Amino acid sequence: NKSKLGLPIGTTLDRFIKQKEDEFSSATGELSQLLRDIALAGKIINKEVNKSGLLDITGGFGEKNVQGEDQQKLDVVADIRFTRALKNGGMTCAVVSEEEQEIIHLNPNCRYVVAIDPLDGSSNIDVNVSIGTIFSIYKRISPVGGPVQDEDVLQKGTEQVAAGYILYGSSTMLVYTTGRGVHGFTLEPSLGEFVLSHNKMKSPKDGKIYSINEGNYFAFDEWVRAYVDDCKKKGMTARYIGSLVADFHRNMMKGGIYLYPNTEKAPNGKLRLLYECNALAFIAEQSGGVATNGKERILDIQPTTFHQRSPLYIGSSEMVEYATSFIKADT
Ligand code: AHM
Ligand code: MG
Repeated sequence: NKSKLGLPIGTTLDRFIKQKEDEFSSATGELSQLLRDIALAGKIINKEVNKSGLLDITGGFGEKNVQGEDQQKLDVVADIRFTRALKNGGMTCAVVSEEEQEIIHLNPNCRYVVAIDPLDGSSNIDVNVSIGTIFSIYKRISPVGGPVQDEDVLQKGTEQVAAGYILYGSSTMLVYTTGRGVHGFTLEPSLGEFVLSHNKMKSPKDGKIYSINEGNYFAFDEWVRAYVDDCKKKGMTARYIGSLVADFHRNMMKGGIYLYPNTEKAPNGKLRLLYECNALAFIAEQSGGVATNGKERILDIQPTTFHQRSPLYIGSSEMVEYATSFIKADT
């Protein structure tokens, strides 16, 4: 029962990373270690997420995060755990997190910058619905040893050296890419190990699922409404969890499109480029899919601020191309 990579299904993430060290294009093993640090923090968060219904640790924390949204306590816990893991791991010079306004400076002698949404899908935390962690890894541009500069963090998605997500769902999965395909690992809870369960993940070119918050229908641009109408006329399947990682993952597995358009009130949509859109765009492309803001490829967008937002149309290639063909018809 060998995977296409020649590694047996069931290989642990640690072993897989070790055997694929060439993928990490670094003889020093720093990137491999960084990925292991993220996986470890993911296991810790997984434990917290699993017991959150028991231990009264969820619910409003009484503070607002930088976007002014309610910050759930578990978001804060996840933010602390990940930052600590990255600090202790000793491979990261800076972190930009959804939960923190400013860059978190770690070890200036390190080469890697991490953009992270420690716990995405905050409205689903309290109600036992799937949530996720999203991460992007970049190499800093400024010299190692000096202070991290804004330009180290504000890099285009094309510059990601690795990206991935952890899905806390009916089972917990870690999915990542270093630009050589997408690998998926499922957490074996009794062993506490991520084991290779999905290798060389490929998104179907086409599918039947469309995922969009239709409650915003009347705030969408004309072309989005026309596309949604078209989906309905064709009897497609509507699926929307409201957790980006879960919606994206399902669509990648089954074939589908996820849309978070701009609206009147949110001219750039809701999702953040640096730690939500870019990582999933990298994974989408590596699995054969497409990710765009409607005008340009997500990965080509030059970020100008840490928490900037972008509309997102992502998923099966033919579906995203078809949906965005409505833009031309609209103008
Ligand atoms: P969050 O970062 O506050 O959790 O918000 C991001 C989430 C995504 O996971 C999800 O796709 C989207 O917000 C849902 O938004 P909406 O409730 O507007 O449909
Ligand atoms: Mg988020």
